Amino acid sequence: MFSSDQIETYRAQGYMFAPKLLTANWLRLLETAFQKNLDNPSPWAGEYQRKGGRFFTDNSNFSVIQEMQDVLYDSPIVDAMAELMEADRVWLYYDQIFFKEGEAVRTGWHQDIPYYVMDYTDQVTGAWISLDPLPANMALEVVPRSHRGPMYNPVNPKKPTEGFFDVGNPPVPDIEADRGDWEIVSFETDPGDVLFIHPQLLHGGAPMVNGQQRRTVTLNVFGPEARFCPRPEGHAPTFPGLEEVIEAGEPLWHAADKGFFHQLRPVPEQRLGARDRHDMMHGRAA
Ligand SMILES: O=C(O)CCC(=O)C(=O)O
Repeated sequence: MFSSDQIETYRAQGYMFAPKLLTANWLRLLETAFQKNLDNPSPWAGEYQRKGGRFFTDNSNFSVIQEMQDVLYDSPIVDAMAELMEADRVWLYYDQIFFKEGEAVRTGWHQDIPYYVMDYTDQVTGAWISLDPLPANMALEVVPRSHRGPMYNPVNPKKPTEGFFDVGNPPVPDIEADRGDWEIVSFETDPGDVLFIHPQLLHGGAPMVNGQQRRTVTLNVFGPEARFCPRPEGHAPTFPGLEEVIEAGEPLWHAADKGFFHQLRPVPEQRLGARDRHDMMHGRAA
């Protein structure tokens, strides 16, 4: 799917914009998955803003949404991520949706990796998919090459100017206050276009204006080299009980046959199939 030059550029820059990767049939399934999630939020959902605009997010609903499973098992999206990670096997870390409407606020600048129970690796990546057309100034913004720079402490997703928990690193720089000092990249996005990012890349979601809606799905996966690194209370998503089945430093996929992390590639002979939310409340695996 990608040339070795494209993969090298992704590795060096920390992101890749892939226009028209998803065809209309996959987008229709993702739209259905998005709507089902919006209509049936999980206990991990968050309403970050209700006044002036709306900013809603939820995560880890793969297990209960058939259409999300169909896209992850059968569309080219996970094959593309496998290539970028140069991984022969791929597991789901989590799926997430972002719904922004009207004058929705910015998603603060952050890196994902300090929230992840994972050591730094190139065998982890995320796909950012907008189901609505967006001008570049309302899409995801990234700082090229920042995935090779320092890891910062996580920010509070609800109050991005505040720190969240301490992983022993500096706070995220105030990029908004000094935008001119930073190289910031974003893309005019049409449905079907995908932005892949390394989760240590500094990124943030631009604010929105009245009359605009943004339905975004993100898919986050890892390969065999990703290793377990416990994080302090407050990280998200959480995987309760994970530390009882694997040790720090052990490959995360070792937990895959113990109820965590669904395998996506090779596609398992026994596909998951949509479960009842009810059954997923305890010992959740995504
Ligand atoms: O879409 C957004 O506003 C933010 C996405 C994001 O931060 C992420 O996927 O980690």
